[in-house]
Amino acid sequence: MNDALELAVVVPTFNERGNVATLVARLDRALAGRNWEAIFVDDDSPDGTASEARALGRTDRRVRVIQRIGRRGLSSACIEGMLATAAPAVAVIDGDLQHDETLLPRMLDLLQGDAALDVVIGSRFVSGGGTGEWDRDRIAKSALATRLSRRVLKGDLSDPMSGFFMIRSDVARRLAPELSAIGFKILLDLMTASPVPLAFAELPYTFRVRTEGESKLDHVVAMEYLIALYDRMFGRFVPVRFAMFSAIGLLGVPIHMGVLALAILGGATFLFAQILGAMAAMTVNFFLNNALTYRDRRLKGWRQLLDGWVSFCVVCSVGLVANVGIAAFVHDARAGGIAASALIGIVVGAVWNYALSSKFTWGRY
Ligand SMILES: Nc1nc2c(ncn2[C@@H]2O[C@H](COP(=O)(O)OP(=O)(O)O)[C@@H](O)[C@H]2O)c(=O)[nH]1
Ligand SMILES: [Mg+2]
Repeated sequence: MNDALELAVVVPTFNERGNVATLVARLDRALAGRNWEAIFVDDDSPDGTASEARALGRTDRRVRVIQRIGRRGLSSACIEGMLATAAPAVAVIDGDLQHDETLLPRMLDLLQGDAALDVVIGSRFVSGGGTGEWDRDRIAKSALATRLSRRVLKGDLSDPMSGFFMIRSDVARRLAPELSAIGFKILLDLMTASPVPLAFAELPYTFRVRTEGESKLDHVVAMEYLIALYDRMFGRFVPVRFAMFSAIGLLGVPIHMGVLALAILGGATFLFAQILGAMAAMTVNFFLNNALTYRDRRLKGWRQLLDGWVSFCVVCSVGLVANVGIAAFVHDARAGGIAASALIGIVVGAVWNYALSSKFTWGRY
């Protein structure tokens, strides 16, 4: 009997303790007669998902665990799981039992039977598939995300948002260095990372209702999704983080003006009002950047926040001096008109603020 490992099933988890044993039992049933392993990639879930999976792994060697400390992210978890196996094929399936694991043997047969095929995708939107009991709101959001993704996709996928697929592991390894690893949509990331379109097949399935635990899909995830799309379309020209940092910086202008106006109305001198406006803009900028631009390295607790805020204000103040200095230099040298000189100053200041705050404000913990 040939007992070579055929398939790894990567299961990203966060707080899925109640689903682990059921999922392994269902994989055991669905993949009877095949040589497979399951790799749970858990982001140190507080509910003890990783220990639950390890407990199973002690008596069932097909079950393995990667426990990541201090990190979160569905895409990056899937990537690490995919790189951790020796199997020639690797599937990604949610740990909450919403995906239909009975599709796995057919996915594997397709990949093994056709050397030209790179990936087999579980789709909710080909005939025979479905979204189960999704409400209309969620269906509409998913349809919008699908339409947006068409703009960056090379192939005509029916369900690019699917989190359920099987890919040749050498293809995954080849693409891994190109993946942006941001957010939720690993399939989209893989499909767009490939210089030549991947050859894919789709199998219908119906998205099941979650019975244990809760969904981690929230507004931030939606934002991460947009960021991932931006990254694929324009990231080569202007890095995502810098674009966000600059957009948030722009938001500082109306805040500065608003506070300045209020302070002057309240009887403050111009100098004092100007300082107040600048402080308000920097403070709002700091907190927005902390929550969005540097979400993955967010400062927490009052000590880190205070340290971060002070260093951010120092960096931005020096940036302002650089901005004014460069603009004045360009203007005095008659190298540019008023607007051009000012713009050059602003760009230099923004790059300065971005480069130094990423190191001194968000690069220290
Ligand atoms: N490792 C890891 N897994 C995650 C993370 N966020 C979600 N998951 C897992 O990814 C799968 C899909 O997440 P879920 O919240 O159910 O998304 P939904 O089905 O789209 O609502 C589940 O198995 C989650 O436990 C994360 O940050 N890290
Ligand atoms: Mg789910």
